[in-house]
Amino acid sequence: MKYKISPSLMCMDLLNVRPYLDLFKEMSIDLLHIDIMDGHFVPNFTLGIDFCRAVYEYAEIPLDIHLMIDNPQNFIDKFLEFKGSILSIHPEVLFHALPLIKEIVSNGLRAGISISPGVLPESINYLLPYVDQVNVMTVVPGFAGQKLIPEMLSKIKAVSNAARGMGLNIDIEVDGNVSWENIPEMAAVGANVFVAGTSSIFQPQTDIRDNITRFRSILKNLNNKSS
Ligand code: S6P
Ligand code: MG
Repeated sequence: MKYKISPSLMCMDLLNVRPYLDLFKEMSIDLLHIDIMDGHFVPNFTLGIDFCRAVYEYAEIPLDIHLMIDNPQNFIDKFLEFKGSILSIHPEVLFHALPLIKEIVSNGLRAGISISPGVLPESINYLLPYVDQVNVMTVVPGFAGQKLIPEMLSKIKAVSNAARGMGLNIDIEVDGNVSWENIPEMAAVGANVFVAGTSSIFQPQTDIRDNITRFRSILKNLNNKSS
């Protein structure tokens, strides 16, 4: 299984962005998770388009943009410049997500959907053939530092089984409280892309390089066990 780590950039020390990006480049990090919030769909504001552009140009690592916004159809064009990146929308805010997904793909990005804890997994089955990644939120969207909602593990499994049942090889990303303890459980139910925040690589008072190494060794052990 190809496992990927996607550091959640809202958890960085924002006064020290460049050294983090240098480290991510040096350590060949797969993706950079950027949460975009609107103060409406979620009660918070985080990072924005200028930040995405600066990071994209400097780091040369595909972005993993998570749009936690209402009316994504009004803003999607602003993100289409980040070619090769993943752009995820929440289908629960739209009457029909497919046109937006197709627009993302036709502009040279990879399309993702992200689902809040209250969204039933079956409700996205019809979208699976059109997307590259499903982000299953294991916390309520809006803030870092929350606890895993345990019921979300069976949802990851349902999405992963549905994708496999359709013969699709899409990435299943897990977002929220991806901790050292939770990684194996999340992987066991089908997650292969891990949003790494304050529960792992950005744990306060710890060394980020050591944490990335620790993360990778957990993933490597999972692969060894499965082979
Ligand atoms: C939450 C956001 C997430 C967080 C991530 C932080 O609304 O979508 O991407 O940044 O969950 O990680 P942690 O380990 O603090 O939960
Ligand atoms: Mg996120």
